[in-house]
Amino acid sequence: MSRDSASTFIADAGWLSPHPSPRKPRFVPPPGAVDAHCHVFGPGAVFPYAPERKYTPTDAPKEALFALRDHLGFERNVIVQGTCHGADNRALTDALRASNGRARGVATVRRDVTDAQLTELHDAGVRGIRFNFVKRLVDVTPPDVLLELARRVAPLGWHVVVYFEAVDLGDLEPFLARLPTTVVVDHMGRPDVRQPASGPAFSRFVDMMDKHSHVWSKVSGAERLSLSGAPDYSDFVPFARRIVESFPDRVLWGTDWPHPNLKPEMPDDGDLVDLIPRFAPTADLQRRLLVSNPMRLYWNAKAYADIPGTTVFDADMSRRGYHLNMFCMSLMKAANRERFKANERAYLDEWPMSEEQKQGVMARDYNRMISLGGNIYFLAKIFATDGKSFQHAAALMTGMSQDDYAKMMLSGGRRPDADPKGDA
Ligand code: 0GY
Repeated sequence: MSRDSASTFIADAGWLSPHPSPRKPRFVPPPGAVDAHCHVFGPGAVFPYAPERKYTPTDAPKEALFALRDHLGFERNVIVQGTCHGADNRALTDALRASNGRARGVATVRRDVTDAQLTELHDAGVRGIRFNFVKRLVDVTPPDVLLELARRVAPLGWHVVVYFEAVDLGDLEPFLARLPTTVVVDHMGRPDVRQPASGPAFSRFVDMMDKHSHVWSKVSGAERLSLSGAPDYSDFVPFARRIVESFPDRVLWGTDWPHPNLKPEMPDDGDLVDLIPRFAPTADLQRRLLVSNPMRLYWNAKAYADIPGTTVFDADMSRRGYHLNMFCMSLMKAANRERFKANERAYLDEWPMSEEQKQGVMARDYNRMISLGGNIYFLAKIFATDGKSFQHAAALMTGMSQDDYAKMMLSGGRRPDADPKGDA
């Protein structure tokens, strides 16, 4: 490992940077395609690498990742916390926040993570945590601690991403079976591609997925697992194809950019994209692999929630807004209202709410609060505390004056600019 000062890091000797100019792939991903396994590293001067890391990479900042996304024809990223950042998720959340909703994250958290920190990660776009069992990358955390963490993130609707070597599958299967969330296995559990994809070793992995319907797999890692190599990676293809065809609704794909620890050469990411139709040969399989599966897992894509102008308050929103709504309920007591009015910030800081939720309350931005899980029946306690009416809040939310809002409601409840057919 290299030595470093407070903010200057020197990459490990022989460390390879990602391909500087990947070619444009021939395969055009379907609209809305997601690169569901990639990383951001640093920059170390802004987001220092973790003291406990097992390697020091070259910086791989968010701008370069987003440029690659556009170049390859993808719309979204799932950024997975790299082990070189330990459980410091700042580089990850910075990238998520800069993505305009086009990236979700998988974080690393330790046992001492607080509920407020988990809410903060959720608001930044984190939807899972990663358990790493690859000994060259981490000091492995005991399974009982991991199980406890999985139980804590399950109510947020998150899942667990696991990375392990094929030889460890037998030992890990009972643990994977007990996890209370969806489990996503990185790189198909790293099969030995010298053996046949239909052989006993890989069949063990397939059987495990067959038996446990909460287990998904990323069919990524061609550049790591293949011995036949670029640009065809022909020994990798049958493994990925067997998984995609057996479990079309439980597969994800990612570039793995910037390909940490890869030697002796970096892949051209365009070659990796061109592999996709070889293991997902139909348009339907490609759409599930690249769009509908990752959208379901990371963007909570639900047909029933797709109602323009409406936030559906479902179980996920209820979990998300739990502390915000409980804060609102606390305003039922006169003593609490007085303390809130005396110092809003200090009172809000008593609640494990996200910073965004607190800002929403202080700005009396009801639309923002609703988008962060606030329920209008609870939020009503805030405007009641302010001595205001429901009509006042509704006017605020529609961007109208209270007078105009009242007139509109009295004359039938339609905005003057509403759709003339009356269905807007
Ligand atoms: C990968 C694979 C590797 C590294 C990491 O977080 C990491 O450091 O995941 C690896 O070295 O095999 O998926 O990025």
